[in-house]
Amino acid sequence: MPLGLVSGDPAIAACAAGAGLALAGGAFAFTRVRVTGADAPGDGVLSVADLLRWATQAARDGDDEPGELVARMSRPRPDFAGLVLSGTGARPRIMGVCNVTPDSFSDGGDHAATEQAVEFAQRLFEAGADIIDVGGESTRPGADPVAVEVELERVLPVIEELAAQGVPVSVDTRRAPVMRAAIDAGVALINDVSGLSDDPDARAIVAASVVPVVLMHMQGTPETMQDDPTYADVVDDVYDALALRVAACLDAGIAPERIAIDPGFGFGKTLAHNLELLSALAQFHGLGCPTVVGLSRKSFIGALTGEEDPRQRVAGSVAAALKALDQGAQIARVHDVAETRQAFEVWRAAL
Ligand code: HH2
Repeated sequence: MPLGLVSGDPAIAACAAGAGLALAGGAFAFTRVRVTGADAPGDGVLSVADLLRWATQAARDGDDEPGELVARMSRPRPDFAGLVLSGTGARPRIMGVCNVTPDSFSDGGDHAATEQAVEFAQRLFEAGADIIDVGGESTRPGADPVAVEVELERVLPVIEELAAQGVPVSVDTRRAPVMRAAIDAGVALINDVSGLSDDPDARAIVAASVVPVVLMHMQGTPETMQDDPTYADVVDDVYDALALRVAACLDAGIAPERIAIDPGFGFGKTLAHNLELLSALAQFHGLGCPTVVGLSRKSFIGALTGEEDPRQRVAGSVAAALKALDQGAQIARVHDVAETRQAFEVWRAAL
């Protein structure tokens, strides 16, 4: 777990002095780490110099993993879905949510018809979204799955129209036939809340394309996920589960630079789980992938603030997204694009 995050001149100075390492090649550097597990030296909290010494010694002893973990944690992220995430031109990226559904938890029915959805997506793009995430199935807690044909009827005309207009689009789906049709229609990204695990054909379809993918973590299924989510340690368990999903995708032939991860806020998580994940988000850079977060309007914001109407959770959503940026998250999936873009610009200027 990276600790002691600094940005700006202190980050540059720490890296130059060997006292800090870049976090995911971004604007932050970490100056200490907490190492857990049986092999952890001392009390587990190490300076960067001690971390590098420990990794070098482990490599001499035949264990390359500590050194590889440090490299994954620190190295710049390549462009993802056409978005620059590290170096010159990098900035926090916004994925605007366009649900073509009658029943999504926060915007269900608002733009369920093709024409409405396309217009809405265009507005999000003009408001500063880098990519539009088009979904045709609600995955809110308790939601019933929809038939593939229905999902296709909802999302495909919207994707085709947006792609024809040159708007970068991702498709939010768990279904291989929807992925295949969306890839043919020109999506720039597949976003799967099951981490390419629900549909046995999904990994092969993504592998056969050049399209990148977001692997989100979910415990259980939308029907049952909030019944009694349980973890030994939510941060380590979600991290390990995502590491398995990344490994499965690499095995299927999906190149590492085509994979991003998302801890899946609200998907089989209690309020305490969501808060723990948000405050330990920097740990997820150890997976070596861009980090995506979907915090927008979620019920944990309602639980914290008493705001029952998801549409009124804009300020809480922006606050949560900024907390994620403070730990190097690269992409935020949000409903309120204009408000988020404004907050991100101020945040970036102040770094
Ligand atoms: N959350 C939702 C849907 N897709 N994808 C990623 N990568 N991360 C998320 O947190 C995430 C997601 C749920 O939000 P929404 O689409 O607004 O609601 P619904 O599932 O009810 O359509």
